[in-house]
Amino acid sequence: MTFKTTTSSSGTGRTLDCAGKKLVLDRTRIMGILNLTPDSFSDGGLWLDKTQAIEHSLAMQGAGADIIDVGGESTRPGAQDVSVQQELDRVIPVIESIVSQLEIPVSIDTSKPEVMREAVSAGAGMINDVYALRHKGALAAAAKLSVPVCLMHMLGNPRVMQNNPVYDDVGAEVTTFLLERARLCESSGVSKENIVLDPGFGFGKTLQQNIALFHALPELMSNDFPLLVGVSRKTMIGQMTGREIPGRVAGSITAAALAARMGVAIVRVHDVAETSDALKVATALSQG
Ligand code: YH5
Repeated sequence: MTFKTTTSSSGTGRTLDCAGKKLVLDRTRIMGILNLTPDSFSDGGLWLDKTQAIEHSLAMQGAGADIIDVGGESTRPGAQDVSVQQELDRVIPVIESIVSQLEIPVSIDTSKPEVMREAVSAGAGMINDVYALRHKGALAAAAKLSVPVCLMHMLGNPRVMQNNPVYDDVGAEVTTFLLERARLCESSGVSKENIVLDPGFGFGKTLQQNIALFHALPELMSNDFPLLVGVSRKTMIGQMTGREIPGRVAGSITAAALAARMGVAIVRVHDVAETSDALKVATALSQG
């Protein structure tokens, strides 16, 4: 027996054109994380070696990833700044080799305009910026590169963000911030069709604020932009389950499946095979 795996409720029914490779948002799509930071505390910089990084990206594609997110800049609380050259050295050789081997698009997780430019020239088809293009020159770089951009909300910066974050209404404030950034992007030459929004789970939010933000996803989605959500292995999953990073897979998948059920366009995850199964089952059981 086969099940239909499509649902009209995910994203906006839009298609992102990622430098020629299409990401069709007809159902919740899976972004597999390829972390190239030595101090990444979610998977310990396992993919620092170029050959292993390539193998892991191919494995994620085989396991059901729809896009691979390559990052060379750690954004964990208290993380060290990385120089432009260091970040380029980490990500560019890997992007160059995976782009030609993968059928699916690659996104670059960076806030630096120089890295955005080099990564897109190396074949990356999307920009994922946790600073929502607030760094000097980032907005102009993204507009010129004409690839989709993910604008994420973060309160403060990684050094201070978990230092007593305060909101009056976290859902409303995150929504207002993202819509303002989206409007600024549009007026700076980024096409509306290329804008994806992300509430930034864990980026300057307490557990209670993360939960309130999850409840606010429908409000955020009502603005007609596709949503990307990243909760995989994060502290909030640890707080809910009492587990350290290696034990957070089931919790992460549960959150991803619920986000998918609410209609988010893209989930950013470490555990692609498990998330892919969860979304297939959730979709099959949600259909009448
Ligand atoms: C995101 O949500 N997150 S990097 C701490 C962890 C595990 C994972 C304590 N880049 C996002 O993944 N880009 C990151 O364990 C992102 N949305 C978008 N668009 C942080 C991360 C992580 C942090």
